[in-house]
Amino acid sequence: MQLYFSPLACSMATRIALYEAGLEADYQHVDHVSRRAPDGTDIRTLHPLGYVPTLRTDDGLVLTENAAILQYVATWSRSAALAPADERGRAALQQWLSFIGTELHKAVFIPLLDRTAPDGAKAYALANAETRLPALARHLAGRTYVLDTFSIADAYLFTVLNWAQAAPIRLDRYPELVAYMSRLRARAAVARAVALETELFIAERGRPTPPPPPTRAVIDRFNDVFQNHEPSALAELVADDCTIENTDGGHHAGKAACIALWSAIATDPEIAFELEDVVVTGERATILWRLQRGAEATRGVNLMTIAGGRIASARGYIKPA
Ligand SMILES: N[C@@H](CCC(=O)N[C@@H](CS)C(=O)NCC(=O)O)C(=O)O
Repeated sequence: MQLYFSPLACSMATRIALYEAGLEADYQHVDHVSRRAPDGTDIRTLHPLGYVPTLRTDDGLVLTENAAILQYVATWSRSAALAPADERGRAALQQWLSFIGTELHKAVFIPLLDRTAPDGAKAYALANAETRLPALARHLAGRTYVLDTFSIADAYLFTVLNWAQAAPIRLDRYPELVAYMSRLRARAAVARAVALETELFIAERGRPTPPPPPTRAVIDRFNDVFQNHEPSALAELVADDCTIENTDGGHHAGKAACIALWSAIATDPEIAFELEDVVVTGERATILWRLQRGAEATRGVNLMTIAGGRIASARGYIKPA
């Protein structure tokens, strides 16, 4: 059988499953531009959307969709069972394959990784992550795998979560997910698939560079600096040519000057910030804040512009009491 794949794409789940299953396959690397494989196949003639994974079996069946292909591989596994045989277990497997495919793969990661997805789609995906990832982390707490033993759901979940490296998703906020990924990486089949596909990915596209984070993520991290009194993230958030202009006539130019001003405010233990509203439109954001210093309260607005995932300028206005 032939597996049409792209390095580090969702088709890596099928490679992991095939390795785990002890099944041989002819791996056909689909070129990301021409959409052709070395055997001459244009993937668009096999898959209606020209996607990977696509599997062609020895008796000519062409299968698409991760969930279907993975279950096909599990059915023919020569080694350990990769899918439960009993009805309840099978239903749980379907549940998790659907969750991974719809709630994580398509609703979170694809909009974040697709360079043509508009900012709004990225913000929507990030908001989805805020509910999907905690739900997944709760499920994995105290468990080794998605089901009771390793299954094709793990091959798929590992592959999708592995994209967090290239997306503005911080898995480190979920210790259960970090532990799960290290457990999976320690499996021989997973380590072998990742090593091979990383090499192929770099040969095809160069070292992966994460896309700039969306405006919303930058602004959320910026606000966290003040709310948590923790300025270390500013180094990553502020552009080299950042400028700050304040109502009091203060003008600060350059990364060091901006970080110095914001760090001083963030680390002042007397100051407590509250957010009244945050509005993000494209690469601009409006932050409405309230600042309490002892008995004195001030309200204000910050108008922020973001470029390439970093804060390029900020204007601060104090609201009259
Ligand atoms: N619903 C499909 C989605 C497959 C899919 O999204 N494949 C991506 C890689 S992860 C792809 O081939 N993208 C190629 C493209 O967008 O041109 C499945 O579960 O198999």
